[in-house]
Amino acid sequence: MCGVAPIAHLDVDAFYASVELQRRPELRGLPVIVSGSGPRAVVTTASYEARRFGVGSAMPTARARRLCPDAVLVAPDFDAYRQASRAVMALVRRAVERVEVVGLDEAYLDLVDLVAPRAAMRRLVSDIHAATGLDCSIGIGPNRLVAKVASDAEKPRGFVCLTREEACTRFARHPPGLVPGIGPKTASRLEAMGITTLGALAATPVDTLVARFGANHGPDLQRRARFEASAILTPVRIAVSESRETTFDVDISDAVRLEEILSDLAGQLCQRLVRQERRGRNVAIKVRLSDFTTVTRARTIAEPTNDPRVVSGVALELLREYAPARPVRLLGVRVAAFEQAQTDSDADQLALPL
Ligand code: TTP
Ligand code: MG
Repeated sequence: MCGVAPIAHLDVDAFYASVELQRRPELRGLPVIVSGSGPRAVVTTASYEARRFGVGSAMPTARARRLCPDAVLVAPDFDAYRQASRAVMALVRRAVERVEVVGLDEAYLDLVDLVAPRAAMRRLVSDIHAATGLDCSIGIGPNRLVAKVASDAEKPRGFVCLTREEACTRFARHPPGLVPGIGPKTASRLEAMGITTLGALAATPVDTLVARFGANHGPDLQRRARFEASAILTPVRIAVSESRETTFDVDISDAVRLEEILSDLAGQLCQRLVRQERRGRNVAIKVRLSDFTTVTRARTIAEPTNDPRVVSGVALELLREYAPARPVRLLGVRVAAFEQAQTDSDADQLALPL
């Protein structure tokens, strides 16, 4: 049961491997390992079929091959994973207003405003599956920690909803390392004190933990073991414009040289916009003269663009029209008025941490 449910944690199952299976359906049902090659390669992820052989993320690929000689090795294709991530997160943002993306395949969702949060999350899972073929697991709880651990508890295709008290009971016999924020070093220090479960850690007098781990870390460990955590999300706002500018070591008067530099800046800016798949309709230049006069000149064009030829074309026109009357100290170009990215929310848009 889920008493209070302000937060969900969503995590795609076997993310990289599942993306690969979408375009290579003949591999479905087989143990698949996504890994680079070379003697020092490690597994990025393994399909659930491969995990049955004990193969896991970060394991040396040579070892994974020994554990599972029949595994199909696939080289990673990060562009494909970024694209899949964008598709998933776009659906997430359509379902809830506030989202904190914490990785390519995971995000926290604020459920506070939803009337039927569980139904909404079921729908989201099924929409993601329908649109991308990817499965994901959802954890729902009163705070981030409960949600995160719950989403991991029944992977793949997990859907676990817990109150804080239920989380404490359910995971009481699990090792402390189950909880994010308790790493292997802390876990072995706890073990040396005879504390080998979350239940035991939750019940340890806080003074004992303070004596061993200090005034901050000690109580923090106990709060984690008791599944006490924040319910606050910190969405990252996507910039409403993107720009590139440069200040010269020596002021420049030569118009041809200025135009070259401006084209170059427009090229760099567009590279970024293409990567983000963002297109804007407003192109602006910024010019600072030797006397520190600073002007911007902007123009809105008919079609949103991230094409370097279009952006630099407009930027050069603007520069020619302005025709700086003095040597130039700084030159910049900006694109704004993005299509699509801003449409589904005027509140908090999220930047993918890529
Ligand atoms: P995870 O969500 O940790 O793992 P996963 O999606 O493969 O499997 P599941 O969630 O079902 O347990 O990580 C997401 C992706 O990040 C993963 O597909 C590959 C990449 N990754 C690495 O490259 N190295 C790693 O050590 C880990 C843990 C993940
Ligand atoms: Mg995952």
